[in-house]
Amino acid sequence: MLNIVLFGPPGAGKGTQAANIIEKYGLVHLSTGDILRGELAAQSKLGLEAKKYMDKGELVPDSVVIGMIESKLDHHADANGFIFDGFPRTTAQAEALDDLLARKKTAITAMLALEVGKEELIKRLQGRGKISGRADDQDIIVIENRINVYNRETAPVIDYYSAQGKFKAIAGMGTIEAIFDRLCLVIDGLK
Ligand code: B4P
Repeated sequence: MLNIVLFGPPGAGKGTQAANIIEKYGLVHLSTGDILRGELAAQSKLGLEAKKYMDKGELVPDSVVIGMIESKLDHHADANGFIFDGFPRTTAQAEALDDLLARKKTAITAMLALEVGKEELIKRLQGRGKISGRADDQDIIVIENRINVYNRETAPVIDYYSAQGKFKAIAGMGTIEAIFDRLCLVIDGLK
């Protein structure tokens, strides 16, 4: 199985590149951001609870997102592999993911981390905010907070995968196509 963690700060291109990767490699895409927004659109209890955190640019509690991923893994028991997009976002989530995959006799193959400068992240998120209607892309204070939360709570996940020899940095500046080519080079080397 090919199990990839697609990693990076908000606006790094995770969702954008995950869409291309699943098409080429036939992996199942699990985006915690998309799942949470789906719950919100359905006005579920979980979605309404998550909204309180997302609108401020804070992380949704670990127990909520870990439970969501567990049920999605069970739902796709026959998958060739997974691309985890926006998850894990804390070291506790990374540990829980390792446990869940070990129970299914598999493991993370690699973490591909998209590296993009702060100015470009803000430009992309504000650009998406004009068309997406996403509350968390509308306000510069919330965007700045998401980047700060990333630096404080999510960036340490790099150390977790580095210690396992699974961390691979990918330059995330440039055109979507050029970045996709860089990702494919690394993925092809994993197989
Ligand atoms: P996510 O949905 O994961 O949101 P994101 O990090 O902003 O998106 P992404 O990085 O995928 O966007 P992309 O660059 O592709 O999370 C939203 C919120 O949900 C979090 O703040 C948190 O509250 C909650 N959450 C999610 N997962 C969680 C977890 N595991 N634990 C706790 N809370 C969690 O796209 C951005 C824009 O850039 C797009 O407009 C795109 O077109 C553009 N773009 C992409 N690549 C480009 C390029 N190369 N050049 C120019 N523009 C580009």
